[in-house]
Order: sequence, then C-alpha cells, then structure tokens
Amino acid sequence: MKKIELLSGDEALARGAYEAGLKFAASYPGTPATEILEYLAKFDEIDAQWSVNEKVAYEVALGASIAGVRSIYSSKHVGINVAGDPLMTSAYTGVGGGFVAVTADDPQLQSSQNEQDNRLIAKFSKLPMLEPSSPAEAYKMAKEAFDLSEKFDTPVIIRLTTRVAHTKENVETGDRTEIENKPFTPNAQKYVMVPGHAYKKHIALEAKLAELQKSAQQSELNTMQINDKSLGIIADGAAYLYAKEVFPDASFLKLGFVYPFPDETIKKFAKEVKELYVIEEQEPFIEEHVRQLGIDVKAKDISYRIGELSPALVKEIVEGKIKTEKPSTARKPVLCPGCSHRSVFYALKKLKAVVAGDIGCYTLGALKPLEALHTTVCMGASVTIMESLSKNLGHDKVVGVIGDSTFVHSGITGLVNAAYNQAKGLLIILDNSNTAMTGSQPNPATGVNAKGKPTKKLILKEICKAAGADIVETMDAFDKNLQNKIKELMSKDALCVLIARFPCRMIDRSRQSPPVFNKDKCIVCGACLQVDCPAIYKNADGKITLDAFLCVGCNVCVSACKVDALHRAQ
Ligand SMILES: Cc1ncc(C[n+]2csc(CCOP(=O)(O)OP(=O)(O)O)c2C)c(N)n1
Repeated sequence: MKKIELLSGDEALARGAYEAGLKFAASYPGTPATEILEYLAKFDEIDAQWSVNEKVAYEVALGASIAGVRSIYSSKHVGINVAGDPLMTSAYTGVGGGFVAVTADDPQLQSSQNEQDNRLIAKFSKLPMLEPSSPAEAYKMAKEAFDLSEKFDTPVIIRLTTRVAHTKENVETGDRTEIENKPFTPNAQKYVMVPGHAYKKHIALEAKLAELQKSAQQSELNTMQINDKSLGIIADGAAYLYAKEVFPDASFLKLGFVYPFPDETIKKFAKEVKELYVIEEQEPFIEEHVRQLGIDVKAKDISYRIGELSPALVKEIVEGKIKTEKPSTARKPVLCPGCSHRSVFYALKKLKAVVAGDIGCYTLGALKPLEALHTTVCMGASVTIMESLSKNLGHDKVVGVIGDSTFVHSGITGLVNAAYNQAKGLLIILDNSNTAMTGSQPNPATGVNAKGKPTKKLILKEICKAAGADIVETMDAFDKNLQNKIKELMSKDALCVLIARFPCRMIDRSRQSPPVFNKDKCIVCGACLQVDCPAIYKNADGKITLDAFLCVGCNVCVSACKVDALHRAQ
C-alpha cells in the first residue's frame, strides 16, 4: 500500500532496503549512519545486528549475501576504514544475494575525527557507487542498488553525507517484496581468494567495471537537464541541491550513479554548454575525472575542499573566490552533569598523567579546563598508543582511557598486543554500559542486542584477564578513593586495567541531592570550575552559582572545593 511518510535520508534508505526484501543488516554505530540500523532493527523480517566493529559488520553482512539473502552493511565514513580489508576483496568475490554497503560521510565534521570523502573508496575498491541528494532518492536508490548488485555480482556502495542522512522529506513508500534466496553452491574460484583465483577475479573485475560504466551511462540516476546553455554544472549529492538553488536556470548534469563515471554522458553534456563547472563537496573527485577526459572545466578553489558547501559557498565558488569562513566556535561541547567520565578525568588531571585517549563522550576530557586527555586518533588507539607512550615516557606517568563500546570495538586486540609485548601501564575502561556518544546503542558489554532483547553479556573483567592484563580491578567511577586507586595502579610494575563503572546519565536518570553550597565561605578561587560541569558556573556578577536544576548530586565539585564551601548533602 502506498503511503506518504516523513523520513530522514537514513530512514528512507533503510525503508527502501526493507521493501527490496532485505533480510540481514549489520552496522556499528556512528553519526550520521546510526539511524539506518536502528530503523531496520524494528522489522521482524530482518535479522539486524550491532556488530562489535565495522570489519565484523561488513563480514557478517557479506556472509549473509554469500548465503543467498539480500544484505546491507552501514557505517559512518571512517567505519569503512575499519571494514577496508573485507571491502576491498569483496569486489573480487562478488555476492550471492544482493549486497549494499552504505557509507555516511561527515563533511564539516559534525561528529567525526576526520572529513574523508568516501567517493574515493569507490574508485579505490572498484565498486560501483550511488549517491542520493535527498531522502526520496535514497529510498529509490536502495532498491536500485540491490538489483544492480545481483545483476553485476558486486557489492554496491551508497554514499550519504550528513545533510542527506539527517534531512527529512515526505517519501512515498510501498510494500515489501519478498525475494527468493539465491542458492549457495560451493565455488572456490569465486569465494576463496588465494592468489591464483584472485588474479583471475581481478581481470574479471576490470571487465565488470566496463560493463558497469555502460550501465551508468544509461542510468536514469544520471540526469541531464538542458536549460540555459551559457552555464553547465555537473554536481552530485547535496552539492547538486545547493547549485540548483543558486542557479535555477543553468543546465545540469546530476550524477546519482557516481562511479564508474558515465564518461560518454559527461562528454555529451560538456559539448552542450558554453562554460562548464563541477560543483561538488570535499575532494575534486568528479573534477579530476572530467579533466582526465580532456574537458576544460572550472571548479572550486582548494579552500572549499574543507567543510561542507552551502548555497552561499556555491555562489562564491562560481565567483572565483577563496573560502574565508572559519569553523564555528559558538558552543563548546561539554560532558553532561553527573557524567562519570568527569570524575576520572578530574583525578587524572590532579595526577598530571599523560593520557592516551580514545573516541567517545570522554574525548571531551581533552577540552579546557580539564585538558586531561592528550591523544585521540581513531577507535582503539588509546590502548596501543598507551603501550608506546608507557614504554617511552615511563609507565608510571601514562594512562590509557577507553569507553566500553570502543574497548569491544578495537581495544581488546590492543590489550592482547600490550600483554604479548610485555608492556606495563594502566588502562582505564570507562564503563558506562552504553555507547553514549552515538545516542545510546547497546554493545556486547551491556548484554542487550540491537532489537533491545537480552543476550550473552561480555564480562569486561574476564576478557581483560584473558587478554593478559596482570591486574584487573573494578571501581565505582565516583568512589572517593578513585584518585588513590589510579595512583596506586600507575605505580605498579605491571599491565593493569581499572574498570571505572557507573551507568551513563542517558540510561540512569536518578538524581541525588545537590551539594550544600555555603556562599559565605566561597572565595571564588575557581577550583570547582575546573571540573567543567554545566551545573556550576560563574555568574555575570562574578559569583559562583550551583544550578540545582542541572545538578544531579555527583559531588565531583565537592572534592574540588578547597575552602569547604561545598558539602555533600546529608
Ligand atoms: C571507526 C569509527 N566507528 C564509529 C565511530 C563513532 N563513534 C564515536 S565514539 C563511539 C563509541 C562511544 O562509546 P563508548 O566507547 O562506550 O564511549 P561513551 O561515548 O559511551 O562514553 C562511536 C561508535 C567512530 N568515530 N569511528
């Protein structure tokens, strides 16, 4: 039954996949892709899972495809790096049931550690890529991607960016079509990628790409709109919408099937128009290819490769300007009041520890005034960088800090490595029983699955011991002795893990009474402000204010106060 539904790009893509008979979905949370799996997990017809990381997600999804069912992988752009190993070789194996891999990129780093443009992954991996400009297109392309995948025996990548993933639009949805599973027949030439087989597969892949290019040239996803011929614009994704808004009368070649490039279509369009521009966000992906075709084209200055575009910036590009816009610093992100990460970072700051950090809410420990986290590179890198910092700077000075979800994602291997290579030092696992940063998804250490059902629970203490840690202790993250415990473990000549445990405020909203604040004793020394809690701040009149509405009574500020102005409530 046809229905109009207000859907985000993520939801629309997921809806399209559901209607295309999808039976298996795997993902690891990451903005702006998270809502794809969250949407799919609601359907009984779909076996949907949060995998422990993106490599695992890609592999289980590919495995489901090999078993014959339509399957989907989704992650944020950097997740594709983690999944890179199976992804690259899946271009050789091809698929069983239709297999779609979604990358949701984050230009402008709304919530990411880098701004990589995953259109380049399509070229690198030799996989076809579709790119919608809107939720309605994402819905349509999800269906097309499965057909394309089965027709050409290849995974198909769909690339979203934050604007498309999180924009909402009315989308006309329909019914699900059940698709018969493809039979699985053992076929070593296809699925066992030893050199002899893979070499032949690479030859076949090049031929497949040529066929895919013909398909891109005929595809309705690449549309030519000939209007005013004095200005022709080639654009994709959100950039197409911005360009269309600024130059409604121009001629357009809108690319939706972005890789392999539809060369003949591009050449034809270039001949039609007088002045040709490529308007694209991030890397000069289309621009460089158009130039390679020997076509004279104008495009953005290098300064516009950083951050998102907007209609105003598209106008500037065509005016030949250089980008002057600076990143917004309007609002500093901050840990929630009562967040258990705060007490750990406050203790680490006091101990003047060198802290190898990781990615999660706790990365905020790097910001002023806490400034208690000194490296963040990628997920899992706290444990490995801690190993090297400890060996070089002294294990009594260095601490690694990682969240529970990140530890399961890629921290366990680092801990095994540290033990195997006889590293010493302290790793603190901030166990808030949540993947908080991405909006409270469960993970193996929470004992709940993607469908919200109880499942086997990973016991962090046991896995740390099994990985080879010499000492593993667990402590309440708000324990008054936390700082002493960290100090004690830092001084041990051993590989130690401290699991600092307290449920995330997003899942346990219970409150204790705020501390008692004796204003008369307060000398406005600012010590309490060093804990960086939104519930305690300096007023316009220069006085310290404790906001009882925001405060949940964690008492970290009490431990910071040097003049007894703050007391635990009795
Ligand atoms: C490779 C990769 N995948 C996913 C993400 C998105 N992401 C950032 S932090 C995080 C996990 C946070 O959970 P946890 O480690 O438990 O810390 P918390 O936010 O709960 O404090 C995720 C999934 C990412 N940045 N990089």
